[in-house]
Amino acid sequence: MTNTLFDALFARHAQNDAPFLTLDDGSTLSYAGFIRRVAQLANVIASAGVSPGDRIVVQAPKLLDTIALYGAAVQAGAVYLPLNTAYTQNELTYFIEDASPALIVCDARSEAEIRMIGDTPVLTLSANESGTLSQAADGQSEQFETVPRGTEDLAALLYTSGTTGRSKGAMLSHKNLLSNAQSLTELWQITDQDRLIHALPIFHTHGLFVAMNTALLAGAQVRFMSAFDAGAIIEELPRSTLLMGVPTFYTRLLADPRLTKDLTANMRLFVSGSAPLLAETHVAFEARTGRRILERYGMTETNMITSNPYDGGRVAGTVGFALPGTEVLITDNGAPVADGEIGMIETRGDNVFQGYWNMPEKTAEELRENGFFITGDLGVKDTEGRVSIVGREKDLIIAGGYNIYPKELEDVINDVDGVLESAVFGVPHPDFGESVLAAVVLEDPELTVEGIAEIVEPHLARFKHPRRYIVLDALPRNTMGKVQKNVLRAEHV
Ligand code: MCA
Ligand code: AMP
Repeated sequence: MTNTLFDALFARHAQNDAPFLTLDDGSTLSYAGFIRRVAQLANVIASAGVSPGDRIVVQAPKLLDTIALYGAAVQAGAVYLPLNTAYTQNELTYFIEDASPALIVCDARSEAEIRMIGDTPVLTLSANESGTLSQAADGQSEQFETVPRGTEDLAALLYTSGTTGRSKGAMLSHKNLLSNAQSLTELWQITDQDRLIHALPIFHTHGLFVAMNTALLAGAQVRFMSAFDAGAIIEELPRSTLLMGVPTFYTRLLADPRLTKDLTANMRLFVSGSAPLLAETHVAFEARTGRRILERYGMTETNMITSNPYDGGRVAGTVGFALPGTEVLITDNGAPVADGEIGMIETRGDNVFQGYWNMPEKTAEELRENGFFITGDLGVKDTEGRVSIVGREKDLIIAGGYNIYPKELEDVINDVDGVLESAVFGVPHPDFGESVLAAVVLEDPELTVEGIAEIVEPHLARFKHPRRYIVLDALPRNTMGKVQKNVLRAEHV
């Protein structure tokens, strides 16, 4: 019996004594040791009553056991559902109620809050591998009978915020994840000779799938950093070959004078994604290191869609070509436009998800019957097939690689007594690419922006908080009555 993703990424390493994860304390775990830990955790999950197809919610720090838990969920046939550690109780309530998991794993510090949300069993996973999950795993067998799973079975459920304000759970199958890992590993020529600097969070596609799945597939070594730290990356560069990051990683590395050609001489590849990489960052990075950052483009729903080439021209400001096995169309109302014309980016292939959890209408709106997914990103393709993203039709702010949907914030701000209406928009930010501003129109002139912030902010993860509130007499609107966020952006940069 087979388990598509487990066999390809994990089981193959059962006898592999090569080093896998090197942690912040300098300790290194072999691949075989990792697979034994995965089995111990799979035993814990199964004893906790998790059955094949059940969701496991994980909101935990970036630890060895957190990434091993991903493997354990796959081995036990469960659906892994990681959540941003910044989410508040209010945000968690929605995810937990929507996904109805069979088990929640969280930091002991949030255990009490999470237990208040419902009666799902909870295990804890906290710093230094402490907590009830790790303790329970320590006493378990290092063997676990892998639960059979096929290509179409779900392996993960990743929530992505929606333009309507409600987050949508993207259902990702074993085939979705494996096919993308295979394409990227081949295209970027990742092998067991590579050493990846992993400084991304592991609750999103970029850090969990793009980085970890390719490393696992190739048998590469991973320097697993518990958090982003430019200084620590600088120290690791001479003994590493690969870095994957959001554009903020690269602007922060550029700010360190130690970043030079010599320092990066051993590095084979720098990958950027999740947000637009400014052409000036690309150029400045090449000038300093002699290396051209490889930019690629993807989404939670589709995994990676395009990539600049490994060999050949990596062009600043473009996201490259459709990955092998992945189709990309630029369309106007569903009909392909001519090369060179701007339109909606649509994509089809084994990379494209299975639909939104419990949201058949949303799925039907964004995933066409012919298999093409409507990304909401606007792009243009040149005659060679090279794609550039020129904007977004969806109202979305990307700060430091995190997506923030204005509608979600506007709903919370509009609920404040004394606020008539609001418009949340993004403005350029030197570190995060974009940052969040909120324009508010007041009903109650006594209300202050501090008063609004005090009510709004406990509901929302810190990275979503508006960095500034602006009080206006009225929001600028076009003749159709639509709020003109471009006008707000131009006036409040
Ligand atoms: C931290 N803060 C942020 C962000 N990160 N605010 C807005 N946007 C952010 N991304 C807040 C903190 O709460 C803090 O608030 C203040 O900013 C300064 O924090 P700092 O210590 O500078 O931040 P950091 O901890 O160094 O984090 C910056 C970071 C991090 C390393 C860029 O945001 C990060 O790891 N981003 C990667 C996100 C990612 O993996 N995205 C992939 C999504 P205060 O001090 O005021 O309390 S997957 C995806 O998009 C698709 C599929 C794809 O194509 O990959
Ligand atoms: P998420 O919803 O978190 O999966 O974020 C996906 C979105 O991030 C895409 O729809 C794009 O708008 C954006 N994105 C990802 N990679 C890039 C990139 N290289 N350049 C510009 N935008 C990107």
